[in-house]
Amino acid sequence: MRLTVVTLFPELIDALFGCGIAGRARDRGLVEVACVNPRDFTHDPHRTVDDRPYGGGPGMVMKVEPLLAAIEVARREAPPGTPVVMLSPQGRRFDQGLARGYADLPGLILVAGRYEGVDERVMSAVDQELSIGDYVLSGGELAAMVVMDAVVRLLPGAVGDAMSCAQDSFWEGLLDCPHYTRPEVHATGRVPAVLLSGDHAAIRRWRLQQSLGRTWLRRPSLLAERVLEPEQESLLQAFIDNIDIDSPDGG
Ligand code: 9D3
Repeated sequence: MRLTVVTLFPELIDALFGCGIAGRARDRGLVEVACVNPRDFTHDPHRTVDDRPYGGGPGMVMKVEPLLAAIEVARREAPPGTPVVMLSPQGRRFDQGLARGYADLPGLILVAGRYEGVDERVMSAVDQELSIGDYVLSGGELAAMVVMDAVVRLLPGAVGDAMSCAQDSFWEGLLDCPHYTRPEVHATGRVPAVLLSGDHAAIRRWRLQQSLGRTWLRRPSLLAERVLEPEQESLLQAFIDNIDIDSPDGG
């Protein structure tokens, strides 16, 4: 897959692919990353990429010409069928379903804005707008990095066996269960006995129950969109029935 980021700060993008799963995916050739800098498409001595807003007001607006020229080059160098996605607070909220869709594409062009916004005419070259949530960032780069991280780890071969196994099982769409490693006993508590039992069926049931219970407590809307199997239904009911007995978290 070819990822192209249109950005004034390509160093930020380099950081993502310099380490971790994204870095390894690039090393393995699963993903190809390129940046196109709108500043390279200016023609004045100051290499101006922003200007004052028509109509007045605070802040600066990204100029249309350098940004459109950069997007055009990005398009030219991208595989056919590559969409141009603008990161913007006005966009559709990014989620795992969108990440899966992008992971199936031959390429993705992500446009990151800076300043108070971009000249609206840039939108003529944009296919979709994406937000990563309702908080204010200083620019689109971190949002683009979030999207790329979520997409790259879905590419076949990007993560280890154990993780990909967890990805496609029925746990998907639920919050994670609690995890423990050594020591067995610590001042803050001990490892739940079931995890030491060696009874793999019981461990699986406990983990599924914890995932269902935590999702019910913390993110009930995730369960509302979901039909539970009979086993899941009864595990969750038992969790709910035991909430006051266990910790506030049900754990
Ligand atoms: C405080 C400035 N805002 C108020 C009038 C407008 C504004 C302009 C530019 C708010 C944020 C930004 C920069 N943000 C992004 O480019 C961005 C973003 C975000 O801020 N939050 C969540 N997702 C995204 S995607 C791109």
